[in-house]
Amino acid sequence: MYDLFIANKNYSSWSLRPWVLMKELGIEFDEKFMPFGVSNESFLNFSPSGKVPCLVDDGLTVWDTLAIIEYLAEHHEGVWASDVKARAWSRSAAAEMHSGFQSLRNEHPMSVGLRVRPSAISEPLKKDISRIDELWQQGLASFGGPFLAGASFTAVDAFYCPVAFRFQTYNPPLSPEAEAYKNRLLSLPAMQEWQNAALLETWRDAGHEDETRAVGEWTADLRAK
Ligand SMILES: N[C@@H](CCC(=O)N[C@@H](CS)C(=O)NCC(=O)O)C(=O)O
Repeated sequence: MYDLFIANKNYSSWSLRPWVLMKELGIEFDEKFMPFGVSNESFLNFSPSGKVPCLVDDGLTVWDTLAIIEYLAEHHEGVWASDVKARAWSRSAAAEMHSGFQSLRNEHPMSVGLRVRPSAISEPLKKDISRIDELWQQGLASFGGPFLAGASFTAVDAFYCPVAFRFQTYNPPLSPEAEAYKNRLLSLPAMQEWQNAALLETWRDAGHEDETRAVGEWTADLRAK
């Protein structure tokens, strides 16, 4: 059985990626939940990078989202699309997410339970949002949907699941295709499970809270008090 170390479901966008993939693919794991600033155990006690997510398989530690997903792909069917073109496109789009979209990360931090009206949207952020919209439209049109690489939910969709939560929180205008895909991701059983757990969390991490306060007016905070 795998152990998957993750942090707060409200904030931890990186934790969501392998978690939602494993849930949607039916890959069993024990969730090791390490909330920011609450657990006395340093992330360094289980993760060589001091970051989550981190996967442990029978004493073997695999850290960093991309490495975890490739490790799972070596052991399970369906992590990436079976079609070679869809798989190459998926790995490119996942790599672009893994190493890019810095403005989206910085200016629209994930906070699942919040709804925020941004006071401004910078040009680099507009560019990130428009590139994601373009990528989503391209995947859906090229491989037939309803997921980015075709009929099944695969790793490339998991890479963009945190974006769906960010778009739910900050509600930027999207193309009709991207809006529908966002809603498709948000209604997946695993995404609903993650969101419900995030809303029940009562931990508040000052750094993350300050980041979202800086974005604009909070129009709703759906989290448990
Ligand atoms: N490139 C890493 C990024 C992981 C990451 O930044 N995780 C955050 C949580 S979402 C973390 O562990 N932060 C704790 C820290 O930096 O001390 C990955 O893909 O796994």
